[in-house]
Amino acid sequence: MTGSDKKRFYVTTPIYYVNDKPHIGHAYTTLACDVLARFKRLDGFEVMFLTGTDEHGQKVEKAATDKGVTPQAFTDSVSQNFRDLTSRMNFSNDDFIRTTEARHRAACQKLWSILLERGHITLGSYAGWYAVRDEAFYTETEIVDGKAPTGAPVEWVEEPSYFFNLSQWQEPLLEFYEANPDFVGPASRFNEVKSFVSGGLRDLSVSRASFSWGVPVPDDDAHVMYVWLDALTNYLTATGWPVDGDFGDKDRNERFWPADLHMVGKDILRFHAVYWPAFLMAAGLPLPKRVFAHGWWTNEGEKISKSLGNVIDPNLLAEEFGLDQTRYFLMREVPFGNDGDFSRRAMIHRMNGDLANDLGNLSQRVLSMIFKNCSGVMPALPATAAPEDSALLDAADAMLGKVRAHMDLQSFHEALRCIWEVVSDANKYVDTTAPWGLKKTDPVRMGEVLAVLAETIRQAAILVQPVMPGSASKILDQLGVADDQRGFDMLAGAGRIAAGVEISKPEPVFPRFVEEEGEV
Ligand code: ME8
Repeated sequence: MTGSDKKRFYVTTPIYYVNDKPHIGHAYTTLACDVLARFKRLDGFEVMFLTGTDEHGQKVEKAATDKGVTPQAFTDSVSQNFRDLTSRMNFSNDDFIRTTEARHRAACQKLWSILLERGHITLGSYAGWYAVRDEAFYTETEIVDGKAPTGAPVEWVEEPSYFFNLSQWQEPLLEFYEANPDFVGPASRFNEVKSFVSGGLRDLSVSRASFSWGVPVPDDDAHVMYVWLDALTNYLTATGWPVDGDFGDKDRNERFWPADLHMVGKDILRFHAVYWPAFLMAAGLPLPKRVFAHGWWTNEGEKISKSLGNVIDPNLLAEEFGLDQTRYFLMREVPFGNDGDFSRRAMIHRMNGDLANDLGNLSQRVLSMIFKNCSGVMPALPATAAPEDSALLDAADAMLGKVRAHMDLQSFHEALRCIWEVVSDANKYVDTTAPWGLKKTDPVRMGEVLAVLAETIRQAAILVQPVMPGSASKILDQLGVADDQRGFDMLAGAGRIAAGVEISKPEPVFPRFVEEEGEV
């Protein structure tokens, strides 16, 4: 496929508040998007993968004041931490947006003007509860023991405010949900969204007048935009919207809007599945195709929080266990969508089991046998496959279809499970065919068996590239697979391991983790 008929995929992470350092939760969401972006690129899509930082609002302003620096200086430094994380975690984002950029201010002001012109924003006054930590308004009935339902402290706010007529969008939203049954995943979360909307919507305060760290409301300098209206707009800004503005990019916007997937944590689903589609409908703009809300990580059973001092730094995890091992663990350990608990024991278990023993050992054993017993030259697949060869090759060929179906539902754990089923089949095949014993008795058959195994490893390694790009590429290098032969168009029988290629002495790709005495 070329040019305009190319398949496209636009995936976004939430933009993170710059009030604090990035932690495992932020890395998790961006990793999930990175895996999807890499997967789609390998599957022939033109991809746009966006992440960035949410830099306005009272919470960030307060964090800057607490540090005694200006909000701009503060956001410059914290935003850089998030940008650094993207390179350390090997994230392949195509853009990194900051809401303090001029292109974003222009997009927010344009969206505001459209909503105003269409009569969806009007000036009034707000009196009610506000939680700075959540950057959210709460009604009296939502307050539990003097706190927001999330546990965040609230303060009473009374100020002039512009309102968006969210109450008018209840029916259109419900109709939209009905017509788009895959709009929110997982399904249980979609039900929560629907029941929230069915319960009735109140108009939403969309400006603040008691501080100034935000995008100014056009023609009314007394107000800055509510940080969530500002933040959500980032997804449009990055596509080059408004296309006729100073930062416009008509071609990019047409190629990538509407977004295919907004990936978020469950804490911010309401903003993405209710407010955002309502703003877009009101502005007459196309709606994103899907929002997926993943679960929440805890640390050894405890909520992760700065006050408990148990925040997990993803950089330290990658340093201790290895980057790809960390990426694999996060995508494999917890069914995506569910809450998950980080424990060293579970991390080491996955690292030593799935990686060192299963895939690592398979590839090291097979490559070493080819290196030693076949003079380092890749043997040929059997001209006529034995039943056990066909069984393994068929399982390898069937992986792409299964993995793709799971990826399209953001079931990363299932996608990986399908690959590891075949890895396990391959390990059993090694045991039953016992190629080491064939060296003397039937060297031709030995070569065939090793080629069947190398082909299975080739397909598995191509498919794990999105999750473990560095390690997969080492395995593919060792198998002698050329760089331009690593796309998914080389899977499912469309490509085969090339016989006659020379391989070099294999090195183990997945080391075992040995815990220091008494640590676990
Ligand atoms: O909400 N487990 O930013 P934020 C899993 N700026 N994911 C976690 C997590 C945890 N313990 N902690 C954080 C905001 N996350 C807004 C978003 S978007 C237009 C604006 C992840 O810095 C998860 O994705 O508070 C969650 O939704 C996000 O970080 C919240 O990041």
